[in-house]
Amino acid sequence: MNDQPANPSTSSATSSATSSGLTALLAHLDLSAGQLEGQPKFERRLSALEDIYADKGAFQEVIARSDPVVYSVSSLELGHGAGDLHCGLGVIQPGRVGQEFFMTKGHLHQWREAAEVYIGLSGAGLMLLEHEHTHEASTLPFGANTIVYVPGFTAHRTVNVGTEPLKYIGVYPARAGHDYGAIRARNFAQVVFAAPDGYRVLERSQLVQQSTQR
Ligand code: PAN
Ligand code: ZN
Repeated sequence: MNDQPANPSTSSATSSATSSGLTALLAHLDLSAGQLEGQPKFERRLSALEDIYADKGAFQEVIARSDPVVYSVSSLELGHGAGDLHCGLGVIQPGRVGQEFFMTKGHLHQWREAAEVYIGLSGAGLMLLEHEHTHEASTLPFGANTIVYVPGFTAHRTVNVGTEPLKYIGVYPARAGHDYGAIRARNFAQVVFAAPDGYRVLERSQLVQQSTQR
């Protein structure tokens, strides 16, 4: 059995969480503000998300009117050692660009083995998952009272298909890192569109065929 860390060079790193004392390990969730109290928060506006939307015309229409905050993440990053964990409180606003919903950029972890646990707190959404090597793609319901386990080597994107903010916590290895570039060029294979009864999931390849047949 191999129970050694994958990268021995980081195995002797000291956890800053434990070295700063156990009293510093408590954080309060301010769910209405979408903030882990006292922790940094970043906001992603629509203008930073042009690549992810299929309908470029619809994107231009929305952006001409305003540049709304699509989502925010407030992060708790206490330790940076090989065994440490980080977590982030994500809040995706309800909204659409044409028939597509507000959603995250989506990424693979830089350290590809790194898995993540997503815990849904409120709202109604979906998790798009796509394995980097097998290209297996899956869209799972995700929101209040659900947990999605994102395995390593799996690109993940979160979509708000509801009418209220989708709030969740993601917990991941401190050394996971974010790799946005690998998925940016091809985008996710599955696309979520609004439908009269909620949403429908299409293959992006179908979408391209439909638009070239018109
Ligand atoms: C999450 C994401 C968060 C925002 O904390 O970072 O949902 O999505 P993007 O990073 O794709 O913009 C996470 O998966 N961390 O690893
Ligand atoms: Zn992640």
